[in-house]
Amino acid sequence: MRDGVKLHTEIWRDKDRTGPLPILIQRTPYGVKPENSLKAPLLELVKDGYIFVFQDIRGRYKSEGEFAMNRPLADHRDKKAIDESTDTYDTIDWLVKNVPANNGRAGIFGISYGGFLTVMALVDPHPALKAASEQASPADIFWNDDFHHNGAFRLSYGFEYSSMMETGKENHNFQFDTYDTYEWYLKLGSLKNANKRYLDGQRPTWNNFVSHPNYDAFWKKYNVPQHLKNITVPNLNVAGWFDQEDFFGPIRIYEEAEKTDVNHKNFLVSGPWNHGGWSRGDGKSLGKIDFGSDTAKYFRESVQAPWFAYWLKDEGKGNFPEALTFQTGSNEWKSYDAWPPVKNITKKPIYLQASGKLSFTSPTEAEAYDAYVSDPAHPVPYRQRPIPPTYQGPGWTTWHADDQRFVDGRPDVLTFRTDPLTEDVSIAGRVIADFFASTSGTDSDWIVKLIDVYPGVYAKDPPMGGYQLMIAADVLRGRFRDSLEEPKALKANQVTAYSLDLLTHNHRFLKGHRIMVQVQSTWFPVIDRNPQTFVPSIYDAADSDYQKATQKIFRSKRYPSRIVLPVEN
Ligand code: PG9
Repeated sequence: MRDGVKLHTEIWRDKDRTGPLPILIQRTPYGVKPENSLKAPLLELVKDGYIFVFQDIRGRYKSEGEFAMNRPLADHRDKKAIDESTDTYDTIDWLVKNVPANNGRAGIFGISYGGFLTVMALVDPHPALKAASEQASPADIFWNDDFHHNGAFRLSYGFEYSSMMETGKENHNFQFDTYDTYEWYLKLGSLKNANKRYLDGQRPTWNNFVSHPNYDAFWKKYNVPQHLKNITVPNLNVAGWFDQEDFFGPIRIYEEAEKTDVNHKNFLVSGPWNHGGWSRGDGKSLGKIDFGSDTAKYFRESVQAPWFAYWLKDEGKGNFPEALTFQTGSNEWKSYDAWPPVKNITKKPIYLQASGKLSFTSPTEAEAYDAYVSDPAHPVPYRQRPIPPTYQGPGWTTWHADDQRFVDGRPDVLTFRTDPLTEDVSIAGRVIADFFASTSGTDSDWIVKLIDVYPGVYAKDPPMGGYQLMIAADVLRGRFRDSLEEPKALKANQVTAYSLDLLTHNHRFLKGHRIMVQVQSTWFPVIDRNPQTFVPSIYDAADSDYQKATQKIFRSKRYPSRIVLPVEN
């Protein structure tokens, strides 16, 4: 690298292909494992013929230098500055000059952290970089993705991931003294106890969470798409509807880059996948949900391989759709000329009603609400207990497709459902929850889920009868309702209007199914507990700040809580 640091890089090529080949690069903080990568995830590309390059990033595994989590972009006017963009530039420069029989073109792609590294390569790119595919990159780690959702802290992920990455140069899982981490995090109590009892101030990323509770200048440096103006390298953004880590990221990156995409280099694919699910297996199902075809294989063979073949080898026609999405429910691939689509879409609100009903007509009652008590001492689990450590047990990779009946009927979860649909309802685009709520506390979380309920009797697959499949879900932390920069207390017992962006989706609710909405105030331990008492920083809250609160969700003529659906005409 330009500062003399050496990065461990492995270069692999098929001995029998002697002609010039393009270079495909994957960079990673998780330790290169070429033998594994070249088998399953890259098999389709191996068949096509590339020079494969695998590199440990700065400070990780066998590379020299210092690791910095999601290293923000340096000022490139300083020719000595280094970051992931310059490291990729220097790598490509070395490769095209030194690797025999390369065709002078390079591509880069990667998933999640590797996706982030791919986006960084698009900023001031090396002239030989001719194609990229950012896959599940985080876009903004305060706003959404791995570590926060709308400013609410992703406790279990933030704690375990920063421990894994910052205990040594290689991955190191935190050792819990109990299998059910729900219990462990509850016993942890106030977040202050994490450093006091376990981390001793030794994990830089944890310390950043604690010292920057709001969206300040520090976190803004980590916003990825702000650097993507008029991209010159073709980039295929890839997202999974059921991604448990970075669903917001790739779509946000696509949407932001699209604003200045005068060169038409920015594309999107989204399928029925969990985090990285497109890179392994056949993608025919996720958990109990069957998608009717090999969606991951289709992506690798018919989307990703032609993408790189076109840009790096001049093969194929290159008529890639602007946005290719897999519509769950109907289980069909769809192409759109914009994402979210605008043509043939009607925004239709579906309203919360009395007696747990949900309907497309607005409520008429003068005073109407449903109430529940949210108790931080008994938070709603985000998935069925026991909840093993994130990366050390089953469940993490499929929880977005879990049956939500495990919480339906809890006294602190409100459920609203339509009658069985008399015709299909297809949605494509952004889903927004516009709702009215009050709390007896001075801060509060609101979690809203949009669910597809299978018919009670489901002849096709009887055990799936009544299954509650989450199509969209997210959390809004009350203190950030107007601004992520400047948190504000809520006024106790005052009705407040909230708008929660449930992000973009493509799903068909089939005739005979019901649409369901669930509302709750805890989602533990993936989201830390809101003390429900306003404190300047939740990371400094005392155990005594965590208080029960009575929550009211309104559904009246004056306060019509609703989910706005982008319905396809
Ligand atoms: N979701 C992981 C991650 C990416 C970037 C930052 C932090 C975490 C990953 O799978 O790489």
